[in-house]
Amino acid sequence: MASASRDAPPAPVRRLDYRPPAFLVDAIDLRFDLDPERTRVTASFTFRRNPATGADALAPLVLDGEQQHDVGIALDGVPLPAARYRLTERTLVVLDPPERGELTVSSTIHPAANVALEGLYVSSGVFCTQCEAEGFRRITYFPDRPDVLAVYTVTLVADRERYPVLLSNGNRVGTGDAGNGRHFVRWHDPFPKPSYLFALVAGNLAALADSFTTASGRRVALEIWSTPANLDRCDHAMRSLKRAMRWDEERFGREYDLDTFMIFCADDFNMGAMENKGLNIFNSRLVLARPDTATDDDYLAIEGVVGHEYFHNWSGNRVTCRDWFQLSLKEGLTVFRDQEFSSDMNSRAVERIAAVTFLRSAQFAEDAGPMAHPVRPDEYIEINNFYTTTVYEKGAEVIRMQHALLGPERFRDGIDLYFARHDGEAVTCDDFVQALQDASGVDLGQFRRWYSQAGTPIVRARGAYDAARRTYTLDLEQETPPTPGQPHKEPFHIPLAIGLLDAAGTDLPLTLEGERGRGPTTRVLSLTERRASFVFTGIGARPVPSLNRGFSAPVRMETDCTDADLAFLAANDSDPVNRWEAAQRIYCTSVFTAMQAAAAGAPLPDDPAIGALIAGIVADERADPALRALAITPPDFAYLAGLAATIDVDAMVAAREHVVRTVARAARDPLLRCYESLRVQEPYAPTPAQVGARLLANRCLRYLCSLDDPAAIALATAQFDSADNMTDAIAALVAVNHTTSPAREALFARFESRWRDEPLVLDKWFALQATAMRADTLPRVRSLLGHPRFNARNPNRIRSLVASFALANWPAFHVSDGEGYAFVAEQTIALDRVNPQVAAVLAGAFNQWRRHAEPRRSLQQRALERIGETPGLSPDVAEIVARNLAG
Ligand code: 7MF
Ligand code: ZN
Repeated sequence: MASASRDAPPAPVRRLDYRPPAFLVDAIDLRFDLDPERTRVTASFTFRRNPATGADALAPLVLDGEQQHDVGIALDGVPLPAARYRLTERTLVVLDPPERGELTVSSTIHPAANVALEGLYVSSGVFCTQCEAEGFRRITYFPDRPDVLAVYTVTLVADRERYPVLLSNGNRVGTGDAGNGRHFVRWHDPFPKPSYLFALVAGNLAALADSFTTASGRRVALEIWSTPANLDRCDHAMRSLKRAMRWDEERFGREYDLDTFMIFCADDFNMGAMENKGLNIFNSRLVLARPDTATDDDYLAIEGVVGHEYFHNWSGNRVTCRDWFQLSLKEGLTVFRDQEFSSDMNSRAVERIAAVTFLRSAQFAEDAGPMAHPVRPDEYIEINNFYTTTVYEKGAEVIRMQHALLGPERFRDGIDLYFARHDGEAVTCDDFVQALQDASGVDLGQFRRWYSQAGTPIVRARGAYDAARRTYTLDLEQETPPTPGQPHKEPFHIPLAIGLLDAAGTDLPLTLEGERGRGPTTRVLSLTERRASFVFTGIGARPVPSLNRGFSAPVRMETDCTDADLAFLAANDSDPVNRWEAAQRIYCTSVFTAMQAAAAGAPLPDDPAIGALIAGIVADERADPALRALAITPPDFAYLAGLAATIDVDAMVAAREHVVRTVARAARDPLLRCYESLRVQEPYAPTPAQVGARLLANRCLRYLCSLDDPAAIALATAQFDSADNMTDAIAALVAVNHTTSPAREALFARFESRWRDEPLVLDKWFALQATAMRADTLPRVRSLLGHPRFNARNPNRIRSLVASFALANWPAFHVSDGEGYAFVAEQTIALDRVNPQVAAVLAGAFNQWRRHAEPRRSLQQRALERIGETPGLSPDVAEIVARNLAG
């Protein structure tokens, strides 16, 4: 369904071109006559010229609109003559508009044909919407920009039998009969909101209902809506919601503001979830959970995402973005808030390590490729391509650094001022920083570069101990590599948390030269220049430095630490993140040594140090199992590739595999003992203790199975047979997934026959096969495209089978004959005609092509060119390809 608009790709939108809207809209009345084939939408809204735009006093009234038919338009109740307006492919322009008036626009849309899942569409027979960022313009003509905030009244009219439940934002203010077997429900949302927060849901649904009493004593009705068969899987999401509501009151003083809070779970959804005011819409995979269908990771993700969307009610909805360049204003802040929530609900160290792992694998790679952009981008062609890990995860790091610089109390004062000052407004990242600065008195002037400069800074550290003066001098240097459009970088304000350990592993008090008394044992240094030295006094012997504790700044550290220092830190650092980091660095060293041998065609060395390290961690029964599990997890390919000058996939895959097997051989007995001692006996619950025990046991099982040892495979089979929960069942499949054992085929077949009618469970089965590091993976994936339960229009199916192959299976995607690339190019092109947003994610699999060694570099370039030559490409995919091939 290539439309005319696809052949003329839109020009880039630039941040500095922002102009306030010429007209404001105070209120809008929307009526939907719902029908899958032809839905009639009537919008009446009151507009008035924006007093804040002097220069644009003669500007016409411009409304955005796409893919609508039979458009009718009236001004103040009178049909508008054709000479008074212009209807183009993307806009409706009212010429010579009055200073104020009421405009009524009617149009017809076709929800059942909407396979892009943007705007109003049908999912499993249920109408639902996705408007962020620019989907509302596919529903009606309107100024579809986040700085136009209006009060919405919505009337939904539909067949009573097929669509008994009719939901929209705000409070239900009326219901009744509409004749011809139809009924209506009217909703009113008293809080002015931008169009991207509009939502409607209509279908045959059931609700899990509960309630929450706010700190000020108001009772809020809570409802999770799903198809009736899924009601028994909604209670974890409901518990998570109540925890999130309480937490936001306690930690941020933020109370919920409407009488009802609803969640709808959709089977077909492009993203994870959406924070529409009072009516969040979720991808069903992030709501539905039962012990036998969802893993520990699913449970934790659901809690985090329910929190994330709920927290947007303040950070995003009450205070929203002026324009889409400010996206991180709401997303970075809300990710920071959901990370803090998960840290308070579970283990802070585990959450932090998970966040750091993801940031370094995904965001550091983005920063090193053609899509590198600042947290506040300067230009885009398709905004949907900028819901990135830079905007989200690096954005959250930027908030976290300000938290570190201000301290928790002043940070809270700053957030309070931000919400008080800007409630009901659409603002910028600068407005946010200004509120923190005004409330705290801390100068954040230089800090603002984190919003404007792309790239991952490198911080080099050198330590020197002076026994005579009893001082330790830390020399720090920062450098940020060039990124597209930004060849030269100014220094950042980097908050670097550090500690110094004495020979017994004890933290030393940190007193800087010129200070009196004893300092604290962890302190945050502000590195603001390209180079700076910090001199610590009263140090009795050469200390071991623990740098960037808690990963206080999103930088790459280069230190002069010896292997002995790292082993010491892995065993002794009081900061759990740096204990983990030290073990990871030892792991990386081992892999890189093997990689050099592999690249030179030499035999791969067996490193005794890594085996001893892992054996020691596994056997240390006093330490937290979850942290031990993370410490023994091998670094992933994306992270390893980021450390390499050029990526040699063959050497990297061989080296990592070799080190994993070295560990499995050297630590076999402790791994087995650990596995056997950790079996959870109690009934399943996703508690931190159980989750940690399962995680460590299952990591051990994976090592044991990496040697293709029949005894280990038998352990996995036994675990699969006896598992009463999805975590252990999936872990057994993961453990045998890369092996050539016949037991693998048997287990996968049994899993399929047990779960073939549960799409979300079968997704795990698709994803495991797509990520198998086996020679036959690509033909398997191709044949699974024809599996009766695969559906090439459902984003979850595509993600589990095609995207996980492209983005998470390095050996198979990068197979040296280029077949993996050809497959992903072909899938991207096919999917682009259906769902450009998800197609653009697939195209992103090639983002690192320039960093690869030949022949993969040219083969990927060729695949990108092939995609780029396709006629009628969406702007989404076209932008990814263009950025990759530029320069
Ligand atoms: C947790 O940000 C972290 C990130 C946009 C859609 C959800 O609330 C959202 C929406 C995308 C990518 C990631 C997330 C979301 C979206 C997300 C969800 C949960 N405003 Br695209
Ligand atoms: Zn969000």
